[in-house]
Amino acid sequence: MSNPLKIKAQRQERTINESWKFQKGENLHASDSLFNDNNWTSINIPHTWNTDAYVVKDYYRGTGWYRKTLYLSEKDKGKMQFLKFEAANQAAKVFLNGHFVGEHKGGYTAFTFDITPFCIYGKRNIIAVEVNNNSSEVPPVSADYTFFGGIYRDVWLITTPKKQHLELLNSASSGVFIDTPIVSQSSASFSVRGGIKNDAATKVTLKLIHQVYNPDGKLIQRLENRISLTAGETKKFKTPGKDVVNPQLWSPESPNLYTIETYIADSKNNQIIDKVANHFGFRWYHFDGNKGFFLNGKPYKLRGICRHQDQPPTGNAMSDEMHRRDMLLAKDMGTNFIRLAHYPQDEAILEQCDKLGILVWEETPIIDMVPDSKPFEQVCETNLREMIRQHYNHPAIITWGYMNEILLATQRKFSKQEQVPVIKRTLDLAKHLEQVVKAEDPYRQSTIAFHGSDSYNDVGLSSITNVIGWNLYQGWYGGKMDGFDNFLEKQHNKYPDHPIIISEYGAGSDKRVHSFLPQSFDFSIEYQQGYLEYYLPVIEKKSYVSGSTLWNFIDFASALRDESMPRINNKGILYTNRSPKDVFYYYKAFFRKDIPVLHIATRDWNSRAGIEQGNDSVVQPIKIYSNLSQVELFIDGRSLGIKKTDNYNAIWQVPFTFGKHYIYAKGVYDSRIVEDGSNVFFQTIPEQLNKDNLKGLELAINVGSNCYFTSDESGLTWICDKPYTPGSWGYVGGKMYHTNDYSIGTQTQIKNTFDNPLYQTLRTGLEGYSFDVPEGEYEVELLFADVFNSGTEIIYNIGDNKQAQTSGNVFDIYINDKLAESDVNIGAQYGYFSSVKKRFVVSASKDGVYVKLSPKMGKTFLNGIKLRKL
Ligand code: L9D
Ligand code: CA
Repeated sequence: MSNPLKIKAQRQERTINESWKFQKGENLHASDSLFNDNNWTSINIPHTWNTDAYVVKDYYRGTGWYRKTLYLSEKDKGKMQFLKFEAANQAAKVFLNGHFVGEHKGGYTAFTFDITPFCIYGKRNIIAVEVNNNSSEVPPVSADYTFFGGIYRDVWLITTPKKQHLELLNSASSGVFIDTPIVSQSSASFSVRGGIKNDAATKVTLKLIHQVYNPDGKLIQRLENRISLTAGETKKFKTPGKDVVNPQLWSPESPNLYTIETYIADSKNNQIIDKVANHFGFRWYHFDGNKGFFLNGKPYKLRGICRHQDQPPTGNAMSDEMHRRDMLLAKDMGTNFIRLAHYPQDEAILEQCDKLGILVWEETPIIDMVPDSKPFEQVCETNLREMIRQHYNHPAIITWGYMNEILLATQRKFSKQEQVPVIKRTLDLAKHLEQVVKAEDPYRQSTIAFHGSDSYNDVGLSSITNVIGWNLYQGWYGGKMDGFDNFLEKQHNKYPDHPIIISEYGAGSDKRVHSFLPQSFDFSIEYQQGYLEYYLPVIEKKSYVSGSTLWNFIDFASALRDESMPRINNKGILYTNRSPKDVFYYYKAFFRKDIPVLHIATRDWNSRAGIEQGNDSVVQPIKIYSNLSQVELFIDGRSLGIKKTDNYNAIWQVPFTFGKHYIYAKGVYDSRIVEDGSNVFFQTIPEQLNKDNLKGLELAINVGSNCYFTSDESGLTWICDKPYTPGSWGYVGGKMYHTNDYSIGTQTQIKNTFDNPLYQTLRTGLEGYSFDVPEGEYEVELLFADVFNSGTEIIYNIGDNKQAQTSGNVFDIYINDKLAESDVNIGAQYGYFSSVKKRFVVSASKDGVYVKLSPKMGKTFLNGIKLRKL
């Protein structure tokens, strides 16, 4: 094509992540260029100061200072210099050579400053950044995740060779926006919008050129304009493209990306002054309240996940390759949709979604409640505009969200009357933000995620937004699982035209906990599996449900949470290190049709234990997840028969003997053999104890629980509790403890142990624990944690907590009628919610071992017990 551009000077973009100095705390002098930071810590960016949040609840929320030396060569004189921060949580002030450069509020969007006026050439420049993560003006005010502080995404130095450049200060966007207003199979319209800035003191005339490339990299259009700018002027442009005939559409199956290179060039000699490249895509879509989601004219079930951005030990300071790895895992699972909950995420994520074909819901973190603060509302609006402008060109994005469960804390904190003004300002803000979304982006949809309460309809929030997200937890935070269907049916009948996405559903699980009587809040792997296996088919069956985003793809950091794994919300289907939980393969089997999926779901439980039933073997179920219609299972080479899969799984009752076993599964896909194999170690526990089988046995019992608990540290399995029967062992009297009718035990962290689920579950009011064992010497260990006083029960998302009101529990411990310890008051003597282990050596007569707890005040309780023959 005519007028070839001459490349000479080019914009330079480079990261400046290395060799920063960091120090926690306020500092009045750190912005001075002469300040001595020799004794500060050397760090690289991405960085967070909050790895403490994986350990303690009250992680550091305050100020942190960063400093860096930047050398600018004499040759750079006359160029323009910009600093771009991809994100700093939650607010940042930037200084250069002692001068205040600018300030940004909001922890998840990028910001760019022009530092040219403060630069010195041929010398060292000092960048100083003050960051804090305790701002009350920055959303969210509260949320179920850790607010890691720091400069946790890349920092860039952008240098433009001349004083004219594509706009760099438009909300840290690329300065170029591509609209695709009308797209069909046969034709697609587009136009390119943006701004050019002339930072020179004289007027100029420039050429503005857009080169459009198709997904094969072929140049298909060249659009050229002449633009004159006065000194200091920013000129906006909008260049219509020529319609593209038979566009290569973007979809999850074929994520075709077009590219537009936007140049400004000297109008006389054609030399390029600045250039920006943007990918974009052609697709069209809509949500239908009755029929769900459609992409490029075809119905699509949105099969998705929600994703948080953290991984121990790096916290939110994740590298680009860690982000990309997460998206590869999501794609591998068959995901076609992701909700970037609860905030804008790394550019690497969006880029990956474009390339892999994963549709996106992105949102701003306005969560739990809208505080009474104008500055807060202003930051909400700014962050929303930033998110949309920064990510505008990504074809993957289909909806912009701006609130999550915004009435939750509102309703919990305030009386009905106090709620009135809060609801009013929430509605006003929602209406305003909705307008902002439409003004910034008339082509995409808007969304708000609600928690499972009709009040969102009643107060009018549901009529503000285009698509409703429901975060539903029936069968987890109370209720029964089928409450999920009922809730949806009711909503759809009442508001048949309102498009619905299930924006969250999920249950927690902990690899150490297993149960054949799973229940909510026991954190067993089995309850989570059953839960997700129930929810997903309901979602798939209801055609009016556009799709869903599981809560959550990963086990993520939530410092305020206790539960079985303190500081972690364990509703993930991947562990924090991204190894999959077995149930990941349920999703993969469900979503993938193009490849065979066969997975023996015992990786989460490959060191098992169980009580012998009659003979010396134990029958336990083994499940496989598969998209094959039938599968054969083997143990140690012996077939256990072929089973048809139902809901992408099949279960065999497998007889285990003591020791190591090889489980093997086989099926056929497309006349090819598909197989999987896994080792299982099995510890058989005799039901009747005698001289021989007691040898080497540690009979460890998770008192007050139906769950098996395997300690990560020792590998010992504490088997589930049972009532005493003659000839065997078990508890005598009492009842299993629970704080409410849908959970067991307590959810509060137990101090001085890693074995929370063992100590959090207990039996109260019991008379004792009995073992029918032969005469001899034994070691008996009693596990206690007093959960009845002074500690506060913190259970997220479930309203008022019941706490037992007692003035202490005091009891005597007798073993075989001998007083072993009197006036035991676990809470008072060792602290409440603290683990206590008492070990006794006892001689058993022919009557075995009987531990008696004799109450003096309050009630008896026991959290665990272990017996070992000496
Ligand atoms: C919510 C649930 C989630 C929480 C989410 C929130 C949970 N309460 O993490 O942030 O949106 O796991 O309890 O719906
Ligand atoms: Ca227990």
